[in-house]
Amino acid sequence: MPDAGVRVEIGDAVATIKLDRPDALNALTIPMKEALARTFEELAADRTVRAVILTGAGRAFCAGQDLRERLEPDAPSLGDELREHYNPIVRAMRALPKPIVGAINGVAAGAGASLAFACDLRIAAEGASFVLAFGRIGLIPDSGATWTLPRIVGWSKASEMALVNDPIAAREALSLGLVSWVVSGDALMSEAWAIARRLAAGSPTANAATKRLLEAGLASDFETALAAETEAQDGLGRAADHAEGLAAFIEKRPPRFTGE
Ligand code: LHQ
Repeated sequence: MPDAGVRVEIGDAVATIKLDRPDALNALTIPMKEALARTFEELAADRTVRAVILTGAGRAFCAGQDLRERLEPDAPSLGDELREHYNPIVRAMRALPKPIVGAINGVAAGAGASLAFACDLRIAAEGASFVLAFGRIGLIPDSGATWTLPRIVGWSKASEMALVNDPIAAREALSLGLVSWVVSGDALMSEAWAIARRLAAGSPTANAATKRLLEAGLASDFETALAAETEAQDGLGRAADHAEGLAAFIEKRPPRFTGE
């Protein structure tokens, strides 16, 4: 697994990805971005992994693009940065057929916020915050944020966050539905782990289809969504996991899903 400011630990069917450049608030360098995209691609193929946690080392989740790297003479154009480094990460996150829990341990700024928005669920530490920050340096929200953020918080709040650029503290994020839980910093990783373990205990095929269909439903009309649900459910209804779920219910025991 890569080690360029990105650490990955796998245990009990959960992969924990930690952005690990705490002195620079986990600001993203090119090697980190490449490692992150590669990590999500590798996790997609790893059948031992059923849920993923994304978090940051130290006091920040991620401060977005490393702005010092942008001042280097050979820095790529912003278009190339996005095409080659950022878009592949968020594309891989959304395509990952496993749920991703963002464990937001501190500030998530710029593309760091975009990474948080690209997770399926978010849990935040009391001191965490979200700030788009892009506007402060004359840029627009990127790395998928123009797509994800209005879908999570609605157009009005997304406009405020993108244009006014004030930080949104964890408690406000909870009231907006931007995060699902707020816990103490000390409890963050154990709570994130408990959520990821619950997800990992679910049927991998049902989780993958749920993630895919919820996203597809956002962009489709009602009849298209009904057709997609029907096709997916028909397949899941023939799968061993559904039979196991029914048997576990009748036998009053937890199901043991295999993804078959
Ligand atoms: C940093 C950074 C950072 C380097 C803190 N870089 N060192 C951009 C361009 C290219 C392609 C496409 O997309 C993008 C997407 C983007 O991400 S644009 C947005 C980039 N991010 C920002 O503009 C956020 C900049 N950082 C901040 O506003 C603050 O640092 C926040 C609000 C995150 C935290 O504030 P504080 O808690 O007061 O911490 P600090 O500012 O004192 O930072 C601590 C250290 O981290 C400091 O280093 P030093 O050596 O002085 O201790 C900062 O320079 C460093 N750092 N962010 N993005």
